[in-house]
Amino acid sequence: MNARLYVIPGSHPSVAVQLMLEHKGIPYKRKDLMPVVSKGVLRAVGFPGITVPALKIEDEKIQGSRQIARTLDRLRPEPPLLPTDPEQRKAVEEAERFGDEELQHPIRQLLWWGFKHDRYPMASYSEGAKLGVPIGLAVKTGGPLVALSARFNDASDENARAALAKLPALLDRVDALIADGTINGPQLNAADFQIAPSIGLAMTLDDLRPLIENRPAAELARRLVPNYPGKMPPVLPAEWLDPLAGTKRV
Ligand SMILES: N[C@@H](CCC(=O)N[C@@H](CS)C(=O)NCC(=O)O)C(=O)O
Repeated sequence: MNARLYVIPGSHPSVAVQLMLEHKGIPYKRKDLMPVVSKGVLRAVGFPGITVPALKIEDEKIQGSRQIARTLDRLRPEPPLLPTDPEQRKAVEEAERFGDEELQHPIRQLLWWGFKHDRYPMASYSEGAKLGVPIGLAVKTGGPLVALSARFNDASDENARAALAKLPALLDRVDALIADGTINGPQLNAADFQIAPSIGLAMTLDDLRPLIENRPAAELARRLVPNYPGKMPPVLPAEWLDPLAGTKRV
């Protein structure tokens, strides 16, 4: 099978699709793109949308981590990403939807808010990536690119603060999905691959890790993405973080 995956280094849905391809045993070539520049490249190679993950497989071009999961199950049914039992499938699809539509974006907004205030940690998220330019130079000259990406992701102060306030409830939901066996079971599924990278990415932020590390959600991330690249030193304002202190699990 001929597969090429377009990613932005550090992108959590891109990591999700990498995990799915590995789970299926489908070899693939990875093309690393810089944020913003990625949009033009994806259009130039014929994708209809402007976001990663974008997968060219056989003669199909698919974007969106959930759409890609379904395409992979169609092209290579075993091992399945979605269970065949209707009840289980419904639960996994709902967990996957939650991961995509509710969990991904607040974490993305917090990351871009962080880069807006200190872009030098960006280099650590590109460890091992082949961007075609030295990463140090890309980061040094990357102010306008960070500003554009932060705007594209609506990472304003107001939205980042709201994203942070939502985090404990989102983590509770992940813990509940683990407790009821929808995810982190013996057989990994599309929801595991969707959710674990978001938790893994959140844990690269020094400000967020203490809120996560003692939760079952962290065990899922450590199982699936033990070496998530990147490290963001503390950057979020104390007055945003203080109200969350009581939500830490000890
Ligand atoms: N929910 C979509 C998210 C796609 C998305 O927003 N991807 C981001 C990277 S995580 C992107 O391509 N951003 C473009 C940019 O930052 O320039 C999915 O799961 O595929």
